[in-house]
Amino acid sequence: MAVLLLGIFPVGVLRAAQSMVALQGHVPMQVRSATLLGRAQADELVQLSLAVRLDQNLLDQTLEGIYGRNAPAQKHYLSSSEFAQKFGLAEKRQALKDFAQANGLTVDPTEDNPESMIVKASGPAGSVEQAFQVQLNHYRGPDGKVFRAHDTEPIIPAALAPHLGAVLGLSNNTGVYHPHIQMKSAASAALQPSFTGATGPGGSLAPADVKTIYGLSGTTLTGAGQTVALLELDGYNPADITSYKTTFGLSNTPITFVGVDNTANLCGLAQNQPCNAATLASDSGMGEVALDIDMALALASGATQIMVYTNINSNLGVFDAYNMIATDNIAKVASTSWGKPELSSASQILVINGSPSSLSQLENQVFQRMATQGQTIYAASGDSGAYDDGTTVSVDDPASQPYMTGVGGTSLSGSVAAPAEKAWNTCGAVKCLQSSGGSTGGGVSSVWTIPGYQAGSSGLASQTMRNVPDVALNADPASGYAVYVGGGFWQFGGTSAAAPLWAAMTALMNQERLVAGTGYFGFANPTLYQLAKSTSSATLFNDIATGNNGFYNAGVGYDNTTGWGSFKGTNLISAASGVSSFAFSNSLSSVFAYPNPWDTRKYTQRQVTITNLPDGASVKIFTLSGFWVKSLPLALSGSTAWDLTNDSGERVASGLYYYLVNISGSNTRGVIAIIK
Ligand SMILES: [Ca+2]
Repeated sequence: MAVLLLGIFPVGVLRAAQSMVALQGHVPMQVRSATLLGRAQADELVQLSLAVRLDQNLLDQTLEGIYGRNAPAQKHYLSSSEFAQKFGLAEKRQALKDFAQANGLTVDPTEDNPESMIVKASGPAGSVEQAFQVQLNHYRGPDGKVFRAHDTEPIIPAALAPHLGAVLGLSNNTGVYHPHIQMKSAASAALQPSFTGATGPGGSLAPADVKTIYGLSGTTLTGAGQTVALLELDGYNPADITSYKTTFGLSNTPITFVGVDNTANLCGLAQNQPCNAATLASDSGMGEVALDIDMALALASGATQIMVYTNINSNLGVFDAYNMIATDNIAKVASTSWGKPELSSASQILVINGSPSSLSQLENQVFQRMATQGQTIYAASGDSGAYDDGTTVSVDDPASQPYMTGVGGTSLSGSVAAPAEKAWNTCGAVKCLQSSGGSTGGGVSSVWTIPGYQAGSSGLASQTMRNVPDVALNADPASGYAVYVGGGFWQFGGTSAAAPLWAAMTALMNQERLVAGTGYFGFANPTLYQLAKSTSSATLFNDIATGNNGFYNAGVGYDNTTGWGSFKGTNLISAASGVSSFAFSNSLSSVFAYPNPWDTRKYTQRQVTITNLPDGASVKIFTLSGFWVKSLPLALSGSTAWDLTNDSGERVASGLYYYLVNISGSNTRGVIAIIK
């Protein structure tokens, strides 16, 4: 067939006839500050992850059907295979495989999972360059590390664009993500914390102390029947974990190492060292992994298993791991304490011309998939306060993702029995570099517009962009947690501790919800925000009202340092377990006005209600010819009303008007008829 075509058209004409598009946002920013060493050898082996692009409209509709205002009370989550079928993964994966093979790349049959959003392919640099119309070079970064990258965006056939969202692995720079961990000291040094009554080594927090502080000491829930997933970019020593369990008398919950992309359980910056004390001295990532596992065990010590999804520290590594957590769909609760500034210099660009780049959209889609499958995921919001990138007011990815629950940090004082809590900040007014102290990450996303569950809440620093974090928990190393790593106990803090503790608490909640018949908790934010805004909020959350993160201040209610605050364990679990569904909506697809037409002969109340609105939506009334008549109050509880007057309070004349609804950059309109 191809020969026949070539017989008809000269090759050049055929190529030109095929419409091509660029995949935006793939060039690593690091290329700008790196030294070009030369072109990659044509036979250099390149490992790629070709990531499926999901139909965003179908995703929105599906999420609306599960979490939306008109969704059934009992959520119907999709299984992984239902998701694969609904989103046509077979067809999309085949399109990616065909493209790879047509360009001389080899599809890896050992990772050919039909429910995965990734096709693994590899081949020589020369073929990869031709497939994506890039030149692969070697660079030396400012940190001395040599890596492969490209300095122009990959170009693909337009016909492939609906199926291929991104190609990961063209660039192989590592160390992209940072652990949000604060190592205080070896606990054996008996460093006295500013906080008393803790029973762990050296005055650190033991699991029982965490339960006492956060209202879980009365519960018999242990996470039985639940699986917690942790995303990790470093290794751990199983003997360290056993020592933690033994010291605190925790049941022997299995820790399952999952080597994504055949990654081994090794430690160190290059992930090729044994996980021992010598490696820990230069590798805080090893501390991160032990911290995450220990914190999950601290509250969910009776879980079925803790799955430690581990990969190399690169964009490809992280995305493959998220994808595997979603594809496996075994863990209904997940946590990541690895992040990077939204505008990271070591990473690809997350926002281009005001829109999320292909890479950030890809992350968003995998988190949206988790939401459709009833998986809850938490991310640490960072330990650098308001200055996540160290220089500008910025926030951390993935905590700033709209389908992620971002977890900030607090600082405890007083005692275990009578704790006081404020926003964590040991950097004071200066920009917080992790070496000089730490502070809760929080602020406003420069990538994502405000999600429906957040719009209209008071206390937000922005009513147009995503606010971070959503919730918080103790993260101050001075009131830190006992963690066993490298053959001894340490006292750790960081938002890294806060995220897995929220995940473990959610495993308890899921255990309770399954008994209550309300199903898995799923995407947490819609419910957490509804509960936090309810009249019983004070019994469910410890509102943090003092402290700051170097730019934003804590305050009553939501704030951009600690979100809605820390949990009051058993109260929040029972409140969230009794509810079948809390609605949120980003969609404007069901908006309508009633009564319409409004007729003076039929209705005594001069009012037209516009309903099925996302909370926080703005509605304006115009004449048909486009003259502004009035702005209506922001939508609350799904509706807003027009009293049939103009902005000066005068009654409007008979005729046709239109309403314009706007939220998060989306809008819709409709016509209202007034008959007098
Ligand atoms: Ca607050």
